[in-house]
Amino acid sequence: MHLGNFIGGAFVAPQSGNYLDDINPSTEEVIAQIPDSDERDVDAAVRAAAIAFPAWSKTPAAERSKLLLKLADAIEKNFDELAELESRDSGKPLSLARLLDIPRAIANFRFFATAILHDSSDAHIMDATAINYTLRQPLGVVGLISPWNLPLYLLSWKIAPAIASGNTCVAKPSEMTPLTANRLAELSIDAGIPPGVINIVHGYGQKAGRALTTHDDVAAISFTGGTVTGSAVAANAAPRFKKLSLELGGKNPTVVFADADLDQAFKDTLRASFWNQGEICLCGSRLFVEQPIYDTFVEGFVERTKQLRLGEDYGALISAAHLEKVTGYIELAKNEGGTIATGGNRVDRKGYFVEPTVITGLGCDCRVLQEEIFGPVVTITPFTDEAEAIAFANSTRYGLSASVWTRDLSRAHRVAAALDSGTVWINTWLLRDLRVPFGGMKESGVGREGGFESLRFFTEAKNVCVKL
Ligand code: TXE
Repeated sequence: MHLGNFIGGAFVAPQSGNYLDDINPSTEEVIAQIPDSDERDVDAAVRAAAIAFPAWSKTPAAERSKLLLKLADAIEKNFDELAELESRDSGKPLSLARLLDIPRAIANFRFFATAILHDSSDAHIMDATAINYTLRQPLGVVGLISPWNLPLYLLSWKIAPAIASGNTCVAKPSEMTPLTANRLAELSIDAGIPPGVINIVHGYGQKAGRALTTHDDVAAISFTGGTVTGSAVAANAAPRFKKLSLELGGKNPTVVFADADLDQAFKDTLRASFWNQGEICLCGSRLFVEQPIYDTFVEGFVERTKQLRLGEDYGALISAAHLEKVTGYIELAKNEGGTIATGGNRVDRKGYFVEPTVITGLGCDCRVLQEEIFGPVVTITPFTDEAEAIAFANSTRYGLSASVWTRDLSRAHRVAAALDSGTVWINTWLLRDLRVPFGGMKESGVGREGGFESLRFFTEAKNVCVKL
């Protein structure tokens, strides 16, 4: 498979003529060649988006809505193929792509297609003197940069609100997972999205991604990825005064109190630990368990972890480099004095598979509890009371999400309020309502997306004051 960039409604070769290998992490085979784009390709895409902007931004919301709904239908019609592509490209189990990734991509387009029909803006009346009203206008050309862990899920989470609110976009999917973005481009033609509204440029972050964040005609950047990369994106975009939304990493706590419903807690905390082989920014990689049930919990959790099936419950890590990183942290855990309660090894077969790994015996100051590993590796640490649970949970520079397990309603609310976290789940994990604000505190990000927050991000508020 030889991919092109999608610019102005057509697939074109990169100007350099250079291509990169796209590898299937489960087989280590090259499955596609993708453009190694540079600033010339990004510039062509931005120009195509700028040409499309005047007509698209003036297209009535009802019409834009219809086109987005058609795109959602087109994704649904090609569900099997997209799930297959996503699994092959990212290493995730096919069952997970079918359960999570593709349904969510469809939902993203449907959600924002209909959200724009129900949006309204503010009016501020100054007695009998004047009326102020707020116009929310699209920004122009926006840049969207997405990662490899939930490729179509996160790309559509950005494209849908961006174009629903009248912007045109240049999207840069991860160089490691380009296939579903490429298929989305084809489907956008079938759905009748006008040329230039969605443009997709493939290639390295340092080159193509960087060119997008530094382009003078890009009004905003919405980025999801690692915290270190997010910092580079911010450093490039800020001097150019681009609007910026950053969804970054996490080192999320799962706090289990002794009164929790343990059957349910086991089910959900296992999912929170190992879904998508731990490669979800919302995964709960630090488990804290109240002392009286600590031994029972560890025993039950380890037993269940051992039963996870390769290819069904977990897949391959994204790349050889990431495999090195994850196994490096397992070694570090041993050096820091941790005990590997189960797992700890690369699976002896082709593909970048690592056994689901549970580590005990480490304190909150260890690097393994401080740094984002982004793999199937969790720690379990005991705590003695509510105050200590909160202190442990808050002891990292991240603040994306948390999951708290207790049947004590008052405690649930108290702990939720005390956690440094953009999202707190009580007695559940990854239960997502697309209307709610989503984002991170501390080094997990800047800004919120989701629901009307996304529509606000992708529009500029303009106050109009009319004297009476
Ligand atoms: O992703 P990057 P990487 C975390 C996780 C992982 C680490 C590094 O800990 O191990 O980040 O992952 C583009 N200017 N997460 O390096 O670099 C890049 O091409 C502009 C958490 O694989 O964050 C890709 O499209 N763009 C995370 C996107 O940024 C740049 C999901 C994300 O890549 C760029 C993924 C630059 N200078 C990794 N450099 C989450 N929170 O969901 C790279 N990119």
